[in-house]
Amino acid sequence: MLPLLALLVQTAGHPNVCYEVFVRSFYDSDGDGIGDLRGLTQKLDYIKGLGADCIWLMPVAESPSYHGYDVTNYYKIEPDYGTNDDFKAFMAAAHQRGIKVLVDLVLNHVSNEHPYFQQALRDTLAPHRNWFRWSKTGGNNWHKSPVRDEYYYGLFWSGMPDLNFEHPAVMGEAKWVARYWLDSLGVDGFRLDAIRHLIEVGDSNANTGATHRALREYGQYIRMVAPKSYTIGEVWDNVENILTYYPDQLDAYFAFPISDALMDAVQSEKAGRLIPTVLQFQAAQPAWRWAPFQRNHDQTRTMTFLKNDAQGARLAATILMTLPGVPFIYYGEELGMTGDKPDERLRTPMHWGVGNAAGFSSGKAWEALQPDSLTANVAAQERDPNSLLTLYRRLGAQRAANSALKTGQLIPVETGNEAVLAYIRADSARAVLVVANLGKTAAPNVTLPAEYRSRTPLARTLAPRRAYIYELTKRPPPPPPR
Ligand SMILES: [Ca+2]
Ligand SMILES: [Ca+2]
Repeated sequence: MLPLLALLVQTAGHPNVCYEVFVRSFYDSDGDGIGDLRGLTQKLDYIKGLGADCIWLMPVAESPSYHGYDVTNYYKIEPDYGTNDDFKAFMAAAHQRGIKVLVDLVLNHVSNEHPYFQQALRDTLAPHRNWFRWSKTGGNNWHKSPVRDEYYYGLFWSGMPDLNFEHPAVMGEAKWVARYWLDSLGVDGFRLDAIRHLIEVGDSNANTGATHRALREYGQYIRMVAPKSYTIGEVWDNVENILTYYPDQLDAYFAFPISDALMDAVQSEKAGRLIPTVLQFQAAQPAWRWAPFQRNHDQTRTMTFLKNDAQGARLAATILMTLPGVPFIYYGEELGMTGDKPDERLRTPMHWGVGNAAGFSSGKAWEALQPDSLTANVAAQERDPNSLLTLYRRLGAQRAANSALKTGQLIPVETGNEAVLAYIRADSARAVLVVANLGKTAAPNVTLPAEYRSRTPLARTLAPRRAYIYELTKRPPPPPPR
């Protein structure tokens, strides 16, 4: 294949902007206080309106917990959310709108209520006994069996026994699960939870050689079954360690170090490590293979992290939506929803409008809403041309329509001022300049590199805590010397 054609094939299948949804908290269609798939289906146009062509669903398989990261049946939709047929209807509606869907796939562990684990606990000859790890002596992350004098391994919690991926049947089953979601339920790919912890070797429970080998096998299997699929892994680690998961394991990984540098830059009013960190990823891998974001379901929400600094949230939005990579937005971030630990409070119901439970449900919401639901809601912000939601919609549309923002290289622009962050995004056809004054005082604007010209005049000074986007044209190179 010609290199250019190969590039087109690759980028055509990969998302522009992805939106992370917690189904339990998104929209309740039947008044039981729990968000569900039919509710989510009704809100697809809202998601599309953000410029998103991709949704990451936090786990939707059957689970006893509210969050779903401990699965009891990998082949069944959580009944609180609906049926497998509701899921298929949701998939059809998403595809009709050109939206791809990635589902959270939790391979490291199952629920301690999973029938295989329950049988293995009770019977040392149970057929799935070797799917889990047992010890006579215990130790760190080993949990006492409730039925006999032994321990089982569970990295996160006693309620989540780790699967033993060194047993070939476990890998075989993980492939069947992927195949079921791809072939029978029609998903476009997966977000793989906690995958750096897949296989422990001795005292090491992260980034082991065995984990890399397992992911290589699993990623290749998924690409073989569904060549246009997209897999993105959670490797919550530094740049050096994330880069060890390329080139032939999963398709992409979350760029946690970019997220940290972005939030730090906005909070500390200093560009700091942001551009150097982006350049580390950019130098190593094409942009569709890494994903910047602000926050996810495990982290203090942006608005709370920034201590309700609305200008800061706007800066973070503008920077995220103009970076290379596949930006992920955590539901409600576009409204400036607040939330801090414990985890339930990071995952509260979405604010749609006024009225009962801010329009999330006609019944009693499963979790109390945040106190700002009357102001930080979709209905109020839709009417306001200066709202955060309006800004996100504008940025999403701009990114979707501009090839430079979507796939162009990031070229740093030297500003000589650590409070001013500036970069060009450029491909062969178009170029854009992004300038963000992170500081609380006005600053002089940047000087454009000689080969670029702005379509509209650059502002002379940059207002405090404000970002600017300029469309550029590239000037022709100088003629040869006379
Ligand atoms: Ca419901
Ligand atoms: Ca593990």
